[in-house]
Amino acid sequence: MTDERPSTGYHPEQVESKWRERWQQRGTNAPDLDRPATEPFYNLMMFPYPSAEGLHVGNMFAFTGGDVYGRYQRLRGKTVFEPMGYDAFGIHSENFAIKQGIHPGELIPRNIANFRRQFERIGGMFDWRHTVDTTDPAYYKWTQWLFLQLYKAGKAYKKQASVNWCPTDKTVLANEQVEGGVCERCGTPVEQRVLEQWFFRITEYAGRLLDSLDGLDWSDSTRNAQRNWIGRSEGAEVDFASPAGILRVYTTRPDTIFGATFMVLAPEHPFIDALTPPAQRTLVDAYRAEASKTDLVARRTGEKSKSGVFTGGFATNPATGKPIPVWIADYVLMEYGTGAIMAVPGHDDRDFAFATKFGLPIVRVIAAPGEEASAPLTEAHHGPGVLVNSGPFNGVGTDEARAKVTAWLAGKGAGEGKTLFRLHDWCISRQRYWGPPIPIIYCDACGPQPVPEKDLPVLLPVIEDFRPDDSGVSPLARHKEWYHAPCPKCGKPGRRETDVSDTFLDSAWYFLRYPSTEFTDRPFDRERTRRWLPVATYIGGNEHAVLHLLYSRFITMVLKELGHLDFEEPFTRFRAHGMIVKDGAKMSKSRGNVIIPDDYIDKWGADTFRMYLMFLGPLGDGGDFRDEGVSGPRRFLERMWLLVAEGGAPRPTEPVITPALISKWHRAKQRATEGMDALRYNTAIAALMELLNAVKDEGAHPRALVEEMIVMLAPFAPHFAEECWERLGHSTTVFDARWPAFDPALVVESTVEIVVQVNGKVRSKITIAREADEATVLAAALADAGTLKFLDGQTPKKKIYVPGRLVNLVV
Ligand code: ANZ
Ligand code: ZN
Repeated sequence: MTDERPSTGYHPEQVESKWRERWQQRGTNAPDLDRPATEPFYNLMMFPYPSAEGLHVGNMFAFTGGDVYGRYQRLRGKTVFEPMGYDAFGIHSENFAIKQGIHPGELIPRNIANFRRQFERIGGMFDWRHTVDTTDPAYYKWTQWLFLQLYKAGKAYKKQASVNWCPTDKTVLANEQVEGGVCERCGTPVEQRVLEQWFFRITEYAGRLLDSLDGLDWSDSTRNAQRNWIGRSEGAEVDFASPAGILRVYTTRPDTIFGATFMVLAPEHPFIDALTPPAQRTLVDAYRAEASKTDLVARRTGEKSKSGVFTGGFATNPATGKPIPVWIADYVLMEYGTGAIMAVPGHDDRDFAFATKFGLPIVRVIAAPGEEASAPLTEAHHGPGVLVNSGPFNGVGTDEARAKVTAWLAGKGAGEGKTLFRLHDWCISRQRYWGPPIPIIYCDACGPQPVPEKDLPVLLPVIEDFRPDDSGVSPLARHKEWYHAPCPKCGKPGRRETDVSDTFLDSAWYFLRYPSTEFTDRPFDRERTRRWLPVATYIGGNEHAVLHLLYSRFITMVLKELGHLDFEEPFTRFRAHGMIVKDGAKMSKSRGNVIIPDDYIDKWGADTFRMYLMFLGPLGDGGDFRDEGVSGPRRFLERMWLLVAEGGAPRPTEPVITPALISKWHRAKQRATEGMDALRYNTAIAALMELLNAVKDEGAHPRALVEEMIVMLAPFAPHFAEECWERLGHSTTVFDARWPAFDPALVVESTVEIVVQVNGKVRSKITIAREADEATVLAAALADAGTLKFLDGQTPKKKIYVPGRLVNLVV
């Protein structure tokens, strides 16, 4: 300790190691998961991937925030289950191992040990009897089991798919792992490849995943992110006759069909060959070859400039009966809708840009009120209005026209209403090493066969050449002794699936495993699950708002449907924590501005450090990490330490304190309670600090007040609070105490101070009961010695009273 301050006798290193040991010996943090008659509270935090040397300050902020909440719920009388584990499979961990040149099987356990040490050092209330490590065969056996359940239910399937391929990481990336056309992890531009991949049918659940969001107690930003990701759109499919057959398009704007002056097909559309006359062939083929190389993400976001080519073919607009040219362009995606669109340049921006570039006709079919049907368009017109140049629908409002045109087309057999989702099926295949092998065996005679459940886990073999290469084949395929396995059905030689599953599958069910880790014959025990799930509160990063939270909801829905669970929403309440900022940037490994908390904890103690982090700002907002701030909470703890030392000695009688302090005490309890409930811990801490100042001003403190302060401090400074609690004469953990209640009547100050003026000049002040009526106040003012001096024996002619504030006596 470099500080020059005189010691108060508070030595955090001693206090903290003492209580860490005690907690472990006494099982303080390991609740009896089967104990009936108490209210269970499953306090979950997103588990980390142990890919680096340790947890940084940003991670500590999040975990401490979750831990404070769990401890608070325990003080509210709940039986709190707060587990922690490691999301240790996957590309993050594997890449880190490759970078370090160490086999992940060797490196990851080392990292885990370090993470565990840090979690203990910071004083988390984690129940270490129930931890998970997704790379443990005892865990991934059940990840494989989960795959088999989906497979058997027809919810897992294999298909050829154009996928995002990162040439640096040499792996397929989910759409979610591509940001602005580059790999989220390494920044390399993503390429497209066609591979056979395993998918889960999450799209079957799109509507339910969307609708159930309304009933969840989640932050709005998180729910909205999921809504946008699932992306429901209501529209119609419409048929355009062409020489190659019926060309079906998807549109959200059937009301604009009279303005469809051309069509555009995705370059991969199957009709193109039949539509293209020989003269156009070379141009069309060249364009398609080029398009197959461009990055799907840029195409999806439409960021690149419009390019395209005319096929030479025509189709008939079913509304106007007129032939319109059919083009191909890469802004139309094969994966969405039907892979073909009717282009309405008058009312769609992309179509407008395209028509302008290639000289295609632009027709107005919507006019704003008062606007002429013939008014020229200098840009696409989006807004509502009435239909024009639209035959029988002229004059109909756009909203009404959507349904009317759809019905009219349906009547002609040329279309039908259709709801689409943006969501894609979940690609769970990874051509990598560090994951659970997908439990399938291919047999030439029987086709793909699931590995029988009794043969699980399919162990990931320890191989030295685990690095991926360019072949698109998993490193596992290079290991013949593992690769060849008999067909589970006919026993003839077969081959194992060499893809491993996505890390997001590991984390889509880990919360089900925690309460049941001691069961080796089932992934989760019915009774345990019934008691502990769904999760009461889940705290985690908003970067997982879409993927992890959506996949977990999907898996839970499927398991419910298959009869394994009784609920279908896993997380009753979700709150996103904010980020810690350092030197103006979010603290993250990728930015290289991370701070490892160990030194701070060594210097200041875990309790001070926890308080400092929680004092930075509301948990949902995060805060700015500055070194100087740490001494404040430490000083506060030192002063509390002294207060306990003074108040701890037995006293014959408790001191009497002023009504003012009593109301400050209750107000502090109220503010602390509200702060805890709203995860605005900074206000709870501030309330305690102010209360301590008030106690000091008063110069007296009843023991009950000191004890309540310690209880309220306990979630933030658990070791400190335990030590004080013991010094105050208690033999059980402070976490068996109850969070103090406040009396709403006492929160309001019981007395008020009233200014007394004589002839408009302030002459005195009186203190009087808040509920005193006018007569009582005036009588008190007239009896006040300070006032009497200025009245000089005269009787006031006028007495003015401003309730609760002032009395003016006019003489
Ligand atoms: C005609 C039209 C007129 C359209 C108009 C829009 C505005 P969301 O809302 O995202 O579902 N579209 C359909 N399939 C497409 C594909 N595979 N690739 C690219 N674009 C596609 O978007 C649906 C709209 O996007 C559809 O409605 C279609 O253009 C286009 F004034 O049809 B619209
Ligand atoms: Zn077979």
